[in-house]
Amino acid sequence: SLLSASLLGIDFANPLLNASGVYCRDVAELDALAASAAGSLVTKSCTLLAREGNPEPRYYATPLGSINSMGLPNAGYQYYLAYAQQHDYAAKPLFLSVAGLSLADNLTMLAAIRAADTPAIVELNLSCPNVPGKPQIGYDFAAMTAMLEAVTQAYDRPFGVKLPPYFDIAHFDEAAAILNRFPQVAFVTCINSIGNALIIDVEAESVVIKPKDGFGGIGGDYVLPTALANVNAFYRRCPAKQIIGCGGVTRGEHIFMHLLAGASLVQVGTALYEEGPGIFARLNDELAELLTRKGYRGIEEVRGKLRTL
Ligand code: RRO
Repeated sequence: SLLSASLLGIDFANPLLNASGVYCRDVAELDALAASAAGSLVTKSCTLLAREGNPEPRYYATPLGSINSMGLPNAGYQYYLAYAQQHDYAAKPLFLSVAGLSLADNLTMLAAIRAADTPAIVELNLSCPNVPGKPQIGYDFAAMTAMLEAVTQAYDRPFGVKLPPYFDIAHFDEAAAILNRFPQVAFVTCINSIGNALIIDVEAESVVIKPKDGFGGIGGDYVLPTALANVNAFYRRCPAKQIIGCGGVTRGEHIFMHLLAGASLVQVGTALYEEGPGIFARLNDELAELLTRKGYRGIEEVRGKLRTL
């Protein structure tokens, strides 16, 4: 039907899901996403052991978006794997986001996930900007290559990677060439937050979050053009992979833009944090109305159809 979507040969009622990290840290939040109008859901990026994360305040919203330095607070991978083992996959697909603090930790988690043999789809987070002393792997092409070499040898199912935003054509070229060496990397999620930005409160003459002297990852309206460029850059360069768009979605027309740029699914972060899971019904309605007004009968008629001048 009109909003039906597909990734890795799996059917989705619609292209929408949460961005990992938002509304997905515990069973209550995950159940609310499962019960929402979202077509699928993804768990909070997990580590081997549970983490408290960075000190609060660690998230702050402005009229144009958000800044966060959560620091990977999560219940540990076994908690999310247990959730994956009881999830109703007939209702909607589930993604498991994995963000080990080392290559060895990722291999340990992926071995356990593989052994559990659930239908959950892995999204390997190569782009957390907020753990002090842990640089984003996606910005270190040698480390990214080594990670994918090891992970693809130890884990034998298709999976995806969550990338940081890139800002240079040479970096799009190099990142895509690395990913294209690994057919098992079946999808690419663009983008994680724009890392290590700074929001300043003029009246207080202060930063707005406590960790890292106020530095954090940006989401929301601020990041939409960067997200669209990254979606389209990887869509053009990785013809054998699918793209999940993430960044700057607050209305149906933003989903349409991500689809035009090449996205197969679209994630919602800051706007979900601000509006709650009811946002998915609104966004689906807005997207359906836009598609109908333009005479489209399905989102596959839109995907990648961006015109150039
Ligand atoms: O937990 C976080 O601070 C966090 C993560 Br793991 C990430 O991938 N992206 C982000 O904006 N925050």
